[in-house]
Amino acid sequence: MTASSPPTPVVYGEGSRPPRGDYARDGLVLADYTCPQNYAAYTAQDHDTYRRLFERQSALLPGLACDAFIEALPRLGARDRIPRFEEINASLTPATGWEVVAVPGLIPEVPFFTLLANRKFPVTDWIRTPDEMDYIVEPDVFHDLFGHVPLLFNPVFADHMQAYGVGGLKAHGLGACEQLSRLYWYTVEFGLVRQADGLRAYGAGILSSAGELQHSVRSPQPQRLALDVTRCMRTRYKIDSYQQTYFVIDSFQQLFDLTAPDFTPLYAQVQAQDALTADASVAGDLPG
Ligand code: HBI
Ligand code: FE
Repeated sequence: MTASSPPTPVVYGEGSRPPRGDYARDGLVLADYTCPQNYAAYTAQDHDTYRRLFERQSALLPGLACDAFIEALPRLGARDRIPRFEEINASLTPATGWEVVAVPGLIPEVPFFTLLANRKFPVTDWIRTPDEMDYIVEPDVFHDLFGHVPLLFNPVFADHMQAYGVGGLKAHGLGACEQLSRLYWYTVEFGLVRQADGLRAYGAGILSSAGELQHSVRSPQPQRLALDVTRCMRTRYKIDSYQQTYFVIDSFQQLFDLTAPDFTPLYAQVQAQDALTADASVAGDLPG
């Protein structure tokens, strides 16, 4: 073994943040994987990053984001700093019974689904660094708040998210999380909706991305298919590039109705087939 400098010890002091996704914050992460937001630990740079992301992204929305999202966005409150989660909850909980709770990053599936099933939306508490303005692999507070929370003010979408949590717990018991995750990816994260005035984005991964917003709605490159639940559950996805396939719905009510049935027989059917690549096209695909 060659000599190297010893690792720098990490001290979780006043006003400092533990590393991303660290659950071992001496008693600060609760059994349900939530944690305090620790608002005082955000730096001026953190707030400025949020402000710049918010400003850039909100300017891109007209003609690309769905109406429900654009209408609800002001209800997120502060745009010039990271909002306090309790400020958001003061308007969100009376609207749809949802609550945002802080988490230290990606959490395991069962606690994630359990929070959703209880109308608690886990929001990552940390923000990306300035060199990650254009792209970040993991969710951060900007993706989670800006991307996901506006639609939690929509009663139909709010009910769908809770149903997804309940369905996730069931999928876990059936060994079908992979199939359900694909549906989540292509709807809640990267879904498109056909409005009377054209195609729009409602997926959080699109709405919080400067590049993919334009690409998903306007580029001739990707394929856009009408949402078919089993087709979608068969389709692998890429986490490090724009999507090659988008699934299109007509309304949140249609999404809710399509995902309402018991998926048990569908999981068995999908698992018996080969998975499809992200750019596959198969017989029966309908344009969205
Ligand atoms: N944890 N914080 C967080 N955010 C997510 O979106 C998330 C997660 N854990 C699991 C998970 N998503 C996925 O497994 C589900 O979408 C299936
Ligand atoms: Fe997300």
